[in-house]
Amino acid sequence: MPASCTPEPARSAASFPSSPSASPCSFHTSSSIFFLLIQQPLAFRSSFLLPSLHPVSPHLDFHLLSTALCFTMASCGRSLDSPCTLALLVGFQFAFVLYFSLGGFRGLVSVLVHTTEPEFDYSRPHDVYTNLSHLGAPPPPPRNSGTGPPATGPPLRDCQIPSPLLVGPVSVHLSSPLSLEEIRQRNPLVLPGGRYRPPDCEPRHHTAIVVPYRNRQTHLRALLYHLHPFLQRQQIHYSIYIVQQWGNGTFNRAKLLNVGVREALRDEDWSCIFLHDVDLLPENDHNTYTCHKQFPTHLSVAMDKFRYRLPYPQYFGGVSAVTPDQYMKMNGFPNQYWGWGGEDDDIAARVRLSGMKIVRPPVAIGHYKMIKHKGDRGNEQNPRRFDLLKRTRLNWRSDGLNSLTYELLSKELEPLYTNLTVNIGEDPRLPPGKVPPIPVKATTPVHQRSTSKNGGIARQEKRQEGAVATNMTVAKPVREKTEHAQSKRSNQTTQEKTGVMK
Ligand code: BGN
Repeated sequence: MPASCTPEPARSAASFPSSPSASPCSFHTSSSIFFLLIQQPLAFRSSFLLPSLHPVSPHLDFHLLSTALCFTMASCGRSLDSPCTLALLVGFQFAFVLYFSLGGFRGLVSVLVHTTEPEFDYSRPHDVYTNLSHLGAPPPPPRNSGTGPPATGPPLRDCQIPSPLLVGPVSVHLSSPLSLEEIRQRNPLVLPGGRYRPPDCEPRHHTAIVVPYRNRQTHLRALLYHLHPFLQRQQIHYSIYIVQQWGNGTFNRAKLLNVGVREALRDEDWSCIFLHDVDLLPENDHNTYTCHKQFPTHLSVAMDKFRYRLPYPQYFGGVSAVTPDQYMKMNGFPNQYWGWGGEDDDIAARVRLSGMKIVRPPVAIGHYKMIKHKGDRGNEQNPRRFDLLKRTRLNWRSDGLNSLTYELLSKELEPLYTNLTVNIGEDPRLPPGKVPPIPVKATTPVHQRSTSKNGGIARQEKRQEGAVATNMTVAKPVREKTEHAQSKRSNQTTQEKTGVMK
């Protein structure tokens, strides 16, 4: 509750109405209690939305306005006990609560002004593998007659926009996903490393999907089963990078994302990088995995967990996307968030602090299902997140891409994904004695160019368990690139999403 709104207890009796039925004191107390009650949802909401106390946030405007109103009335000498003033305050507070429950300014506008949102029938979804049989083989190159240089095929036509293979809502199976080998068989055109390029047209988009990961095999299989056909129908050139945190230290999602972006860009000149939670499955293939030219995109705007709407207007968690330029502009992501929460709010703040804004697909398109799970061991709520968030404005230029340090322990081209195992260190603020021993000797084999048929992650997870049990130490970092970056990107047309974005 703003301090200025506390009714002053030490008022002289002369300043109150001298009604015998309502003594100044009792009237004052009852109105204070009422005022306090009204303030509670506000206070709760404000603390939940701490990141929104960011200077450029619209909530701050409201918060300030509310405080300012109290101040003005107090300084103008108007008693908070006047029925008229009280009514004004109550009205104002209700407007405030209404504002939030409608999802901020955007929600308010969409209620008042009828917006033309696309409509989809989610009650009759298609199978996520629909239309994949239409993905043809590349046209055969012309016969090479006689001598001369080997014939190259005719240039492919550009892929159509939107892809004719899209079906809209797709069904999501959350339980008992297939084995990695079965998923591979269902996706015969996916190449080692989880790469894909449309065989019969020139893709307009080149997207790396980066997934921070540790010990979530079942989720990973569900994601791969779902995402591969989903992306192939969108006719984009893509690759899936699983960035696996080595060891048992506290999980650090944002730092793993930094590593993933950097390693993905070593491989290829990706035009778009997706930051993707392992437990989120997209429900509509019109939600294209491509980037907006100018601004970072937040894709998971309607998650089942949040009753298919944004939990708060600045939410940037789940699935989001940046171009390499946007990523550089915001100095990447913070490295200091160890444990659950806050890092996505920090990233959202970075977007604004670096002069950009967040764009989103319509709610009707940005549907996601979250695979339910209990809290992760090693990813408990980060108690420092509130303090860290307060300092984003001060820290974003010095903590991020330019301060990133890590050891790449292995890089494996698995049939359905590229597996990056990485030592990102430990939370330096762990209480003394809790820091695990620092690795000193290289004992874990480093895998490169591996194209194993069984699940590399499963093998890795076993290896990690062993490593912990025997206090095994980490391997030397992998320094070489697995493949050379492709320079062929001159005819790339990064389609601006303005038609789709709100
Ligand atoms: C927020 C978390 C986000 C998380 C969303 C959705 C914080 C920072 C302090 C307010 N933010 O509350 O990280 O993605 O919930 O679960 O905890």
